[in-house]
Amino acid sequence: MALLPILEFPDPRLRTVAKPVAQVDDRIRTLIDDMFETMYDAPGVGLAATQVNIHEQIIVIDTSEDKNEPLVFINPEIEVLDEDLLGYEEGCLSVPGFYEEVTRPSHVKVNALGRDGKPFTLEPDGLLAVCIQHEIDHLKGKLFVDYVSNIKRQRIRTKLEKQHRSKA
Ligand code: QAP
Ligand code: CO
Repeated sequence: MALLPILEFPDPRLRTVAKPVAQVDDRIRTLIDDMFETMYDAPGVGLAATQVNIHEQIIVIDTSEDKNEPLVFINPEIEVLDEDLLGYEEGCLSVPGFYEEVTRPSHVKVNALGRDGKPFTLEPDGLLAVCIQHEIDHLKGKLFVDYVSNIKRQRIRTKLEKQHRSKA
């Protein structure tokens, strides 16, 4: 097992569009295990492969209280089920220290492959529905800060760039 370095906004590599996984093999399963270790260590509730600079369609999520309900989504496809929207104060391991309200569809259906390579379907709601949409955005090169005002996003960018400079 290994902790993977997490890319931080505004790193341009976070804008890369991920490719589908052709075969769920041991290389992919090792990556998934390392992604869970990295997410639990942070700690976070969701992590997309994009955030660890791997541009393949893989997401790990655990929104459970006791951190014992790991979910894996490979090549996820999402469908919006109705017009209902849900506002949620989102954060991101790639935007540390910043939280903003984002509004998204509240009822979605997700088709994906699991860690075993087998297809499954889920109809999440609440935090899980928000989290899956946030993570699928990462696979498309999109970040939650893209939904906030230009002025807020620019402030976040400047503060994180300053932190990155003082760490370098
Ligand atoms: C995405 O985000 C998410 O700023 C997952 O300093 C978040 O796990 C979806 C984290 C909320 C829906 C709602 C953020 C950790 C973790 C930080 C995360 C931080 C340390 C974020
Ligand atoms: Co994120």
